[in-house]
Amino acid sequence: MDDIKNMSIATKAIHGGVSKEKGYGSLSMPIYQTSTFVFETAEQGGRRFAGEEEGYIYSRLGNPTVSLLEEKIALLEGAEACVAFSSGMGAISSTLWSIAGAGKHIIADGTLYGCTFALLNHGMPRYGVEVDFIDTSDLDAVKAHLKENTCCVYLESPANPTLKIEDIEEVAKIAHEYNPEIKVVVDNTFATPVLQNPLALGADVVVHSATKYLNGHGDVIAGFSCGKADFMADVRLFGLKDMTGSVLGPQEAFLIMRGLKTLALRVPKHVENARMIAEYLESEPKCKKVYYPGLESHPGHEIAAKQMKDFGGMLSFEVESREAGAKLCNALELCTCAVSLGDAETLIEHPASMTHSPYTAEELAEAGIPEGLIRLAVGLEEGEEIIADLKQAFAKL
Ligand code: LCS
Repeated sequence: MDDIKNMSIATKAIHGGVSKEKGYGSLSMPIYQTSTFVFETAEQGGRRFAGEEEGYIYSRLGNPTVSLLEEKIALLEGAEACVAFSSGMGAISSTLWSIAGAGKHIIADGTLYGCTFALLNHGMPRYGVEVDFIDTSDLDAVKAHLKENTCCVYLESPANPTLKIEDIEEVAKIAHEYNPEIKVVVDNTFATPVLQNPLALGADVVVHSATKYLNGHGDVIAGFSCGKADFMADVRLFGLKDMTGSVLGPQEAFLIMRGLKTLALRVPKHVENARMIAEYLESEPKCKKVYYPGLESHPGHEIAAKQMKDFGGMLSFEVESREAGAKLCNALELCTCAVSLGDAETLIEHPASMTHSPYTAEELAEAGIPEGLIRLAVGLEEGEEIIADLKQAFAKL
């Protein structure tokens, strides 16, 4: 299919990528559960290592099941290339280690998934990388912090857990006008390629926790990094091969391809449910504030409407205190108290004590993450039934 690049997300997710597997004509790509690949001769092995002949060598460097998945994700993100990883953190750390090194400077938004914040706040500085956490929705602040050794601007939009929105196009424009070599890296986990394509908005690299919507079934930990072919070759041969080794297994790749077949059907249902729940929460007297970019009350609403096709399946809301939040979570019957997101099950959690526990109390306040914030990863149950569960739990507060 030569014109797959011009087809819909649904068709790309199902048919994208060229499978060289013709063996028995299986509909699904087989799971190549092998660590290594046989060379016909020693000379052939040498040629493959030297890059003079195509072919698989060893599954940390490539595997046919994983390769097909990488081709699909590259298509979905409109990227030249994609590399798969054994976790979202594997993707993020391998990508950042391929960009930065001692003496380099990174600008990052202050509202990030807790472990990404930990990597940038504690991990990378230990090896001589300087990181400034700012509010990247303040474009003047982005301009003011760029400097000669800035190599990367890193952000999430919508961000975990407050659904903060960054203007990807404007941030990329400002960074690239200052220095075209700067890599603007966007974590697109919350939006998915169904709702947002950061590369089309000017970003250089897109990273994902595929643990979430891309797999969609709560049974795999995985990640991706997508961008220009030459940079992704660096990410594979330096970030992944040498620095982190966080390679995706073929079994997980198979499961993600299975999940991807319904991505374009699942995401709109998550969104429909989230919109209904956000509207209900706005009318709930014991709910102090709702954080959902689809609501006009959300400060990022207009930018989200400009850069996203719809507003996503994640929302957060504030209750009186941490204790009230715990009581609410414990009173729920249908919604499940667990971290993670993008699954069929609606999951509820308390960011300050769970996903964002790497932040100190001061850092939480700085990032605008209140103690009473509760995050809801809206699932695929019937929206009215999720609302009924929330109502009965609020009634117990
Ligand atoms: N990026 C974002 C936006 C995330 O939410 C997560 C994980 C990661 C990267 C890391 O991906 P992982 O290594 O877990 O595949 N977020 C989680 C969360 O909010 N609850 O549990 C994990």
